[in-house]
Amino acid sequence: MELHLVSGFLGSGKTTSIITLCKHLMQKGKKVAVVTNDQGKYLVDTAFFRASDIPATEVQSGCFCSNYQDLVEQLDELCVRVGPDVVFAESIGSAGNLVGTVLQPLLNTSKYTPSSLSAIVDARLFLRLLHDEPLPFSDSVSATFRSQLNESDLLIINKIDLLSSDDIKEIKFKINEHFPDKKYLFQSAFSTSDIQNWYNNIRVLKVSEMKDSGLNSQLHQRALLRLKWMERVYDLKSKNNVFDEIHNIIDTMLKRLSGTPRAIAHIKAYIEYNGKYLKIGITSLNENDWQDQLHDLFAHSAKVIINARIHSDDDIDDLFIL
Ligand SMILES: Nc1nc2c(ncn2[C@@H]2O[C@H](COP(=O)(O)OP(=O)(O)OP(=O)(O)O)[C@@H](O)[C@H]2O)c(=O)[nH]1
Ligand SMILES: [Mg+2]
Repeated sequence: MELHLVSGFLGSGKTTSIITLCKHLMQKGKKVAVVTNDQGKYLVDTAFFRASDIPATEVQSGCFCSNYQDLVEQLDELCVRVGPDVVFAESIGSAGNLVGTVLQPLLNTSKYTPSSLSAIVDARLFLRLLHDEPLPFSDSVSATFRSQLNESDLLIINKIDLLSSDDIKEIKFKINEHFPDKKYLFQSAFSTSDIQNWYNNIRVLKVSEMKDSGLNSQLHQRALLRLKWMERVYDLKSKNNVFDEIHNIIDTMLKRLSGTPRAIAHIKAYIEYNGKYLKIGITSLNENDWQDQLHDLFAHSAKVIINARIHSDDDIDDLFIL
């Protein structure tokens, strides 16, 4: 069984990339499965994988790093239930030091030998990093963002559909200065040919357990304290259009955030309605795409899961209207 670890900051495109790749592999007759990982109990990513007919188990309530045994148990469970050819383990977007806490123990002590560790990065944030421009996060969170790139074997510069060709040239020009000898690929997570290229690379990669994330653990603890988590599950019913209510819930959150020192790391929602489903994501750099996704949808009832990761010094309970 191939096991591929996929890290990368909140909202960088891990789930989207894995879904595109799983669909491609399933079409080729491969059995695939996923282990998701997030902070709470009602995980948007797990719901989205399962709705996409991809077998998924989850490590809840914190990083793989602090739940290593649970990760191994979830892999055991997938082996028995699915017997997969390929498994992707998507780490929480705030993970730090995956090499020391997950990759090395897997290599040294477990029957599951990881084949690769890819870090996925939003190309627009990556360009800012290469230009030494500030990221829209505090220093501790920015250090976590950077450390994930340091410790990966392969850097996936994602969302290039949102960059100009000059920006891509600029990244190629600057990358060696900041990440000497790092293997990297450009991709859009929606492009099957880009994603096939990622898979062709991770299949032949040899993992190295020596990469140092360079992350100071106190700094990482500070980042975790700052990245507040909130989850909600709604069973919504309406005589009119339930999407008006969903729009109102998200819009209210964003209005309550705007003008405050808080910043969005990733707000994601899974919505199931009329036998269909969709997932929306709101990151620090694109706050408005979600409205387009909800446009023209109609249903009288929907199940909605919302996971929010917000950069904030205080609690974020007040963001939700219900
Ligand atoms: N334009 C564009 N958008 C993308 C791409 N990949 C992902 N997205 C969008 O970015 C948002 C976040 O994507 P996810 O795949 O949920 O990100 P993630 O890394 O799994 O997020 P977490 O699990 O919360 O850390 C979603 O709105 C996606 O549709 C891409 O290649 N291009
Ligand atoms: Mg995800």
